[in-house]
Amino acid sequence: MPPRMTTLGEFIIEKQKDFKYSTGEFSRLINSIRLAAKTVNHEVNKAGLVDILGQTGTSNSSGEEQQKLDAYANDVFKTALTNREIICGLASEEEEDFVSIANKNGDNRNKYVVMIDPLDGSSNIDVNVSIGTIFSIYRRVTPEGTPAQLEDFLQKGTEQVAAGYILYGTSTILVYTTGHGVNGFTLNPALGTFYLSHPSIRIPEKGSIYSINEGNYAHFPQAIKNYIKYCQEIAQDRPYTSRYIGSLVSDIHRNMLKGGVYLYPSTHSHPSGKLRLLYECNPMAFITEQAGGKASTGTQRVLDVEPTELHQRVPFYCGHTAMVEKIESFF
Ligand code: P6P
Repeated sequence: MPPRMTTLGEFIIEKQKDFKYSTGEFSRLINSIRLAAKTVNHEVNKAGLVDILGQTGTSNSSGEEQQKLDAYANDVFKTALTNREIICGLASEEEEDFVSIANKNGDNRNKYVVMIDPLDGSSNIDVNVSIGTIFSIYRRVTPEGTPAQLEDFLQKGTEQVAAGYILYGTSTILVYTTGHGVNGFTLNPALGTFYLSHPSIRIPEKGSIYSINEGNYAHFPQAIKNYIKYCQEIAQDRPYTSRYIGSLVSDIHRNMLKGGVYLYPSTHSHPSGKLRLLYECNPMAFITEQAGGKASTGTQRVLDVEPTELHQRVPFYCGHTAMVEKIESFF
């Protein structure tokens, strides 16, 4: 008899006490994300076969060329979240401004806002490298029944009620936290069901991987140049292994399972760092801390950063606690 596998739906019901607000609402939130993930996964897996690759000829809020799948994934998640009538607002890497969402009867009684990077690492689509979706969920702070406001989105990362990512890789895995640990669910594509495959993920005691685009070395802060040299020194626990996929979700997921740190410092082209605080750094920081790790801007805990704008960028060092603390010691 094969071992009994817990489905994502069963897990949410089993753990519903962990979600400090209404269990039904959270179930609807995660179920809409689950549906969208399966839809996007289907398109990602056949991207090489149909003319969905390549540029849309448009660009997103950060001026980055939008791949057709970027725009498609954004529409899929926005539609799924809107149709379940569970959120009052959405902010996305693919949308210049946030979107206030009213229910079919025109009211804004929904209590949550979602921030999302619908398809991160999309420059890798054409070369068959893994890509991911990253999401972050907050309670609204403006009065129920009114349209969502910018302040509903400019909340510190510590206020997240849930965060997660979907990695469209050799298999498709959905990883999320509600503040009670991190769990991973792998999709069985034949059944369209996510099964609990990575219960209670914890970053290993020993960290030995560093992930950074060393092509930007010339423009790194001296502290990061010094840290890279530290990683490469021959010592009891070094040299470390360098691994960089160039897809945040893939690099973070591997480092969380194997023990490592991801670094995206300020560079010449991105003086405040490249990664966006609200829908990349904060959700990944929440997940990493819940797995026993740490996430820093080099001088501050990422989750404590007071956001000032929707697409704000920060330098980002995330992963094994001792490795992140070593980076901080160089600043
Ligand atoms: P670079 C992808 O565009 C992304 O946002 C992350 O997924 C990835 O880690 C990073 O940028 C890669 O940036 O400058 O090294 O190509």
